[in-house]
Amino acid sequence: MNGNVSLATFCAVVLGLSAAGTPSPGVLEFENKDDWLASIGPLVTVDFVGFADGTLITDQYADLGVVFTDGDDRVACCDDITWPNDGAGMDGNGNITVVFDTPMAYIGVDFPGHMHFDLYRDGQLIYASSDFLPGGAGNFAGLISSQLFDMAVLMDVPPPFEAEIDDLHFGPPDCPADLDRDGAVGILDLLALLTAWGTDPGGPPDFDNDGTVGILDLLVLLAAWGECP
Ligand SMILES: [Ca+2]
Ligand SMILES: [Ca+2]
Ligand SMILES: [Ca+2]
Ligand SMILES: [Ca+2]
Repeated sequence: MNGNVSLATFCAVVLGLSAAGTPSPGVLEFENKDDWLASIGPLVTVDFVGFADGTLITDQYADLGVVFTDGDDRVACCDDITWPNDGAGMDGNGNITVVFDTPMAYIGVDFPGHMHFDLYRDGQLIYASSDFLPGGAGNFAGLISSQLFDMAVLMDVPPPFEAEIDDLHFGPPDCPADLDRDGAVGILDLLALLTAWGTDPGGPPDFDNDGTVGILDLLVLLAAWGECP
């Protein structure tokens, strides 16, 4: 913010822009894994290596911040499917539902067939992806979402095919104060924070995770002002 701008002027700008609305969330879709990897921050990968064929996977990866809540997702390691990454993957027995400890910005899977994602936040559907087809650039599907999600449902398309994945990748925002993910922390991000003031969004812009958007979160945003690293 320009130091010459008075607080009154600044507040008027904020109120005016608030009336115009905050930016709508956007999701970028990738079929090329290298392009996706080049656009994101650090990742967590669930590879399903180390479990016997047929093992039901529920919370075995809880230490990585994700649980599989369907209760019917089985490791498929050794039989009819060849998993190019590491020899082990998951047969979703239909859909695969993953719930994250903390809101995420990135999700991607290596998969042998069709794939479609529904992303949720606080139980509300926030994005339904395109249908990714097999044979595209490396049988990969990756998303980058400006609105963070805490649950994803992975499904094969069209039904009743079963979702099967080699590896699952996910990650939190690498520049969390860049709420609209335009590559910099700026006025629209500040507006989004002010709009969420006093609420518990369950993630950014409650950067310090104390359950409310307040002055400490504002200071975090201001400290990150400018281009993302
Ligand atoms: Ca794997
Ligand atoms: Ca399932
Ligand atoms: Ca921004
Ligand atoms: Ca806070």
